[in-house]
Amino acid sequence: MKKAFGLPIGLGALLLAQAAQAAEVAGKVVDPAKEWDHLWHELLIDIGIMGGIFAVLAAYWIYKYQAKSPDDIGTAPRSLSRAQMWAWAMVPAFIFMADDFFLAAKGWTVWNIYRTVPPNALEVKVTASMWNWEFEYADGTKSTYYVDAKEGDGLVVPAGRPVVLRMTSLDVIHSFGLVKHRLKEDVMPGRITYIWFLPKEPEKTFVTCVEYCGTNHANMYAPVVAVPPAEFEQWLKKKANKA
Ligand SMILES: [Cu+2]
Repeated sequence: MKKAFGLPIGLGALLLAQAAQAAEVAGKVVDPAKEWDHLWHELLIDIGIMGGIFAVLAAYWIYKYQAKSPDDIGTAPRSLSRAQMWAWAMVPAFIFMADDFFLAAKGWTVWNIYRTVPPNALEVKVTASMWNWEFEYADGTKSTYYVDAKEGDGLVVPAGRPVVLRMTSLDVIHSFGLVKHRLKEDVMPGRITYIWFLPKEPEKTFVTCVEYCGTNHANMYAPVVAVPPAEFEQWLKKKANKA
């Protein structure tokens, strides 16, 4: 009796556990910054290995085939069969192409992650102008940072939730650069561009303009502050009441 029930219960528990795990994976937002770092490291490793192999081979051949005496004229070139010729051309080409396609596919995946905004993302409007960043929340509350006076909160966001920025410019082309989150997206007049990021934990970092936009370009920055969600709600309420 026990045995007969044991199997279905065990299977049921396993299925439930798997369903829960799948939901967790499905519900978990990938961090684009982490994916980008992963791709970058892979690229460095690949280039490093290939570069290393070629450097060692080149050094070896330079040493092996160097002139032994000033009047050394070397031997006649050895001719290859047609099959050998094709093999020497195609095998290395295929190895490199396979790696290129592999990296391109990964790059495409990371690009899609950057372009696909998670459904629960916090929407913030960003307006760039010479030389200021202004952030507007869904309820109309605005926040900015005055560089000269070193006043204002800048972009405040809740930690642990994805943030999508809908951006435009009032004058020239600026670019939203957030190194911590591996972001760079142009901000243009007459157009709305978007980018999203995931502030995983409370932190303070900075957005800087990364497209030269005039005399004060270097001073076009603002703090980006991720705070615990409850603190964010409080901040937004306080800010809304003040306005
Ligand atoms: Cu700018």
